[in-house]
Amino acid sequence: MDLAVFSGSPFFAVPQHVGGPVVEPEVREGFHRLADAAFGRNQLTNSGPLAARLEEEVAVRHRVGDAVLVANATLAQMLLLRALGLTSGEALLSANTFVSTAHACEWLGMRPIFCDIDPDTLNLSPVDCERKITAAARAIIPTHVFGVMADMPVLADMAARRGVRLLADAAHAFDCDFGGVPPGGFGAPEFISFHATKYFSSLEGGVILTGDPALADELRILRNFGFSRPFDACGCGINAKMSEISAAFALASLPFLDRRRRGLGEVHAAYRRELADVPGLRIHPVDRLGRNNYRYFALFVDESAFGLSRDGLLEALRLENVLARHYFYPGCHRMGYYQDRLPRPELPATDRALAAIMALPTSFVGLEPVAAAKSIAGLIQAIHERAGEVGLALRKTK
Ligand code: T4K
Repeated sequence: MDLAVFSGSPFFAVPQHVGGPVVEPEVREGFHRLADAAFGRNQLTNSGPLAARLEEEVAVRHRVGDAVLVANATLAQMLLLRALGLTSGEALLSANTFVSTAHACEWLGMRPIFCDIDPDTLNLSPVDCERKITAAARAIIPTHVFGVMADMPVLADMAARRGVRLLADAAHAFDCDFGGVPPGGFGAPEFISFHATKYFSSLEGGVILTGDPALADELRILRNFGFSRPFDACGCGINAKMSEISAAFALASLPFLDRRRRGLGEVHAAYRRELADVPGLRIHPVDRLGRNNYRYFALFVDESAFGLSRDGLLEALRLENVLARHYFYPGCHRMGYYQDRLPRPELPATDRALAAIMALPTSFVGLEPVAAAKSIAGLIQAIHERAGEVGLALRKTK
């Protein structure tokens, strides 16, 4: 296989992204129908019938009492913190998350305390979390990285013992579960992102799942400026409503989700098969502890066995128009805002994982997905076989 680093011509004609939206033709058609109906009703936002239907469908799908739709998952977390009175003290979370998990705490006046991860799951380590809980702790906020849910029973027990709240960033975890229990089923509220790059999308959007009806009522008031009845704001709310057009897009994809998940599962299987014998690669298992939606495929690169560093492999793939990502790199604790404000925590497992990790595309523009995954695996194999020359060529192009 010829490589772009030598020939100058990329394998793929157009860039293949991690997180490129998945929009099947049927979803586009369904969306147009639902959006037209919304235009026909002339109700475009403010808790319209499509948003109401989506709330019901998402709650049923996750076997939880209430699904509260919001404009995005960052606002979901902010509303939750506000509704739970978490506006001071410390929040324990992993640095291996999207920066919004930490930022939402900061916005509400909580100080994020970054804990290390479990190297197998990449999720908040209960051991390090317990170690870092002080009298100032008010909340534990694990992130279910790549849809692998954190050990919620252990964290729920810890939160109860230490008198703090548990809520979870389930941004990646639509249609996932931990030992058969989906997000929202562990007695703690959890929020999911419906961003365009996610497995299940409303373009921009998110949802809070909770089994607590009083909390759900409070969240519905807070997302609508604090209005509990017309002309009377009983709470200091914000605008976090989902539009009917966003709800239409999400509703249109619901009937095709099982097929979508099967397709993503086939991409995973193809990557796993084709990369199994490439030295120096370890694949992140996503479905050992529960169900996964297979939106993310991640692996770890061991430079000495693979022959090229993780960043070298990322660059060689970029030249082929494969825009793999070092997901959550460099970690929240190493991002400028937190470096300047907080003493740098020692997070050895996080640093090791983020120095080696890479996520590969699982959706593709204009290509048959399994064939595309096989081609990417073939490129990685070819890069490994000529790793020395590839490294030299990359240094020359710098
Ligand atoms: N917690 C976790 C664990 C999260 O991962 C996120 C969001 C949140 C909380 C907060 O959820 P939201 O408030 O967003 O609902 C993206 C997304 O903006 C963000 O939603 C996501 N996580 C984060 C991990 O990634 P970027 O800026 O790093 O990626 P972006 O938008 O450039 O998309 C990645 C690639 O996908 C692009 O390079 C090109 C491709 N793409 C993207 C979009 C949006 C397309 O081809 N078409 C598109 O429409 O933030």
